[in-house]
Amino acid sequence: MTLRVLILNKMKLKKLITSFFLTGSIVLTWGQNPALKTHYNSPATNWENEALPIGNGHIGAMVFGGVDEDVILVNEKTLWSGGPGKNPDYNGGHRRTPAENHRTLQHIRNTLQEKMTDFTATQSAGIDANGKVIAHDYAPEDDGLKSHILDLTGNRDDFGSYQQLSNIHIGSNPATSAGYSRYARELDIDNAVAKTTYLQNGINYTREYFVSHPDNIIVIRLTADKRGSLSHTFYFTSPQESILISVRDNVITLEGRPADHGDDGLKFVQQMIIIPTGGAISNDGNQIKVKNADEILLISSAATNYHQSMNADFNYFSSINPRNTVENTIHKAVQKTYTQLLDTHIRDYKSLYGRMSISLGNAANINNKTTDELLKGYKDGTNTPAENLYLEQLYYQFGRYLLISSSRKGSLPANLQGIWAKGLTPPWNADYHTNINVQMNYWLAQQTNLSDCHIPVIEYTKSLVSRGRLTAQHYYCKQDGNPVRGWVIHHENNIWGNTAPGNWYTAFYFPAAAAWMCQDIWEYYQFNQDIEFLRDYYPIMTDAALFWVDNLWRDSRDGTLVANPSYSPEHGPYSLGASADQAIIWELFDMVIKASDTLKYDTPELQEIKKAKDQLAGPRIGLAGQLMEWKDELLMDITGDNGHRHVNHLHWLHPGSRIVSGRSAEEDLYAKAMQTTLDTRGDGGTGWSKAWKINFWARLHDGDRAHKLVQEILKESTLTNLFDTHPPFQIDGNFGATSGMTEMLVQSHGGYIELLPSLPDAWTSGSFKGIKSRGNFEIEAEWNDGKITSLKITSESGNDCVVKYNGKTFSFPTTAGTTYDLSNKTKF
Ligand code: FUC
Repeated sequence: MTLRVLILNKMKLKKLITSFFLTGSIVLTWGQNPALKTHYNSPATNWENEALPIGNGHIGAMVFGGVDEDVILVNEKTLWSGGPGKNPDYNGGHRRTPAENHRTLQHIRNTLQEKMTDFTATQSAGIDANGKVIAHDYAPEDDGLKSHILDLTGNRDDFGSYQQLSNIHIGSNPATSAGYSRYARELDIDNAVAKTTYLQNGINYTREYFVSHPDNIIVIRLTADKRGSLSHTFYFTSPQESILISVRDNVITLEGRPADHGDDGLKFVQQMIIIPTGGAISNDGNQIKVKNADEILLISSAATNYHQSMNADFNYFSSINPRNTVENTIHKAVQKTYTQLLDTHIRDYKSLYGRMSISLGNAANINNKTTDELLKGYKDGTNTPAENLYLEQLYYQFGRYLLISSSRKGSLPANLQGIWAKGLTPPWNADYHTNINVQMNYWLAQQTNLSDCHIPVIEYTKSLVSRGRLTAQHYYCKQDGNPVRGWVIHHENNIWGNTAPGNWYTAFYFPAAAAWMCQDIWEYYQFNQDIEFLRDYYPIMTDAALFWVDNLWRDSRDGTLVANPSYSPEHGPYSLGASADQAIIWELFDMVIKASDTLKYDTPELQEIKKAKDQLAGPRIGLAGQLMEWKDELLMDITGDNGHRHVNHLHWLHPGSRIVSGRSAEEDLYAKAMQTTLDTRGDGGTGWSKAWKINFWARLHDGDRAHKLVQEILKESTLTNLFDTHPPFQIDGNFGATSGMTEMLVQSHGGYIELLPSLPDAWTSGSFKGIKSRGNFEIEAEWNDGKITSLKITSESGNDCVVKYNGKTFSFPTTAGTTYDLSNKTKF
């Protein structure tokens, strides 16, 4: 059958898109999409649950929207304590000498080999006469072994923490106790602008807040519908202890350093200029007062002297004075009008946000329910189906909003809380956990067409390589005691190049983290087909792989290669070849082999990687039908261990691509075993755990179960401001959920684009535009009654396109820059 192909000239398309922006109409004009906003009818009292996040990747702010006293909590992404600013000899957390560590490692490895051999010989799972599976648990960690394991920990004394910078206060002056009505507080995620409005003494007041990326400023505008009615006091407070706040003319300056940093460490500066229209302005100590103004514009910026070290000089401080940076930024910004600043901001935001849209059925918030009401109605079943769909659609795009606001080219990546944190010791230091969390933060980046926002995590990975090489030498050796090649990191990382293991017994041993981080490199390439990018980053992937070629252990039980020691993430126990490690290593080897193929590289190292890959243990299906978490079948594996939150051993399914549901009969057997595992573990867990399960079920092609997990996360793990909660607030669940919901609509990890692979009953009709697939295709589709009614695929790189829909596959060659109308091909 010949293809009916609609070819749109790319230039024309570009013009069309540009004209959308120029005329100010929203890209969403394409669908019947309702405006996406979170909104509330009272001020926030709690930063974590209620305040509204705005940000530009560098600066983050949480808006409370109080009437008599408004507070805007401010973060600057590079404000961290610890590291070389605290201890000039900071070494990334290394402890003991390499010789001591190698000795300890070899002792643990040999002991585990003995114990596992004994376990397999005496306690292997079996089936009894009644057909029941009998299994036991490993118990290798007696006190002796445990103390040796603890000898492999790192030094966390100087790890430091991400910290809050300040609060901007907007007080009423004089303080008024007058009541107010018609209060509304909203976050418009189609435009990335927050707003507070209320009526007081017959006057309507409005405050608008945004953080502009192009101008790197927080902008707050106060207006009223009666002239001369704005009288306010403006000032900063900060939880930081080593600070100086000063006021000169109409500018407030906050300068300081983390309390544990010396003169040569981190310095931070924030300034805010107060520009009233009409009225009078005066200083009062560290405060600025404005009386009877018509309008007040606040422009604030912040910076530090942090420098991301990308090499072995480990120099984390630039010579640029952050005060100059901030002054220049504000000086430039004040040349522009509010409208210009706002237009520039919205245009920039939409250049990312507008690349993808989604429309779920008749999603609508017709009665304009507040977001807390919508969440409550979702939970107790009193929402209409249209309201539920609206909430899901809002929540979906909120994930993209958060990524754009917390991860921009040139910034550090989104941390455990994106960019938003209160106080000096946020949970887990709001750091970069690399045993699921920061990886999950980026699962949505490529699929939802936010490739630029993906870059920070890839750069961050690159920044860890130099120290990671030292860590590999310091803590690891080959089975024969010789040095390993490559680089390694563990489960928690800071901005100062911490690559050593941590010290929390149930988490610190995770040398597979570097291998996992390399997936972002390969994903970036697959989605963008940027060969230069792949060439640049190939050595990082290869060296992570060579670390594992050297660090793998030949299991004397069956001759396979295994990680040793191996600790199923945060679940344990210590053993040989837990599935999570085996899967992550397999995926890395596979990526390097494919990347070498693409780049036409053939080196002796590549041959080593190929050989090691073939000898890796796993995956395995247990007698009880589950995908085994450990190399031996354990009782915990069968019982689900009270629904433990980590299901890392399904890594082969997601984010890996070793097992693709529906690709082959063999893979389907594993997929079935993974279903059994997920059923055994249940649908509970922390926010991120539920988010991951959305992705798993989507990849298992069970749309209703994936949707059930969407419901679980919205009902049980979502705060009123739509932040995901572990608890406490942890942003990975937001990002993971948006990724999972995208996986329900499009998948492309199996070598083809699979359309609507996991459509739930609740999403009978809908459409999307701009979802990306591997191979660099952009997809636009509409479906009705669960069936595709219209499909367009734009080829960005001219690759052959293979499409799978409803169990059937078709393929066709493409030309870069061409859009193919495939609607007729999906009517079967
Ligand atoms: C991992 C998880 C925890 C938490 C922490 C930040 O260690 O196991 O649940 O999310 O990261």
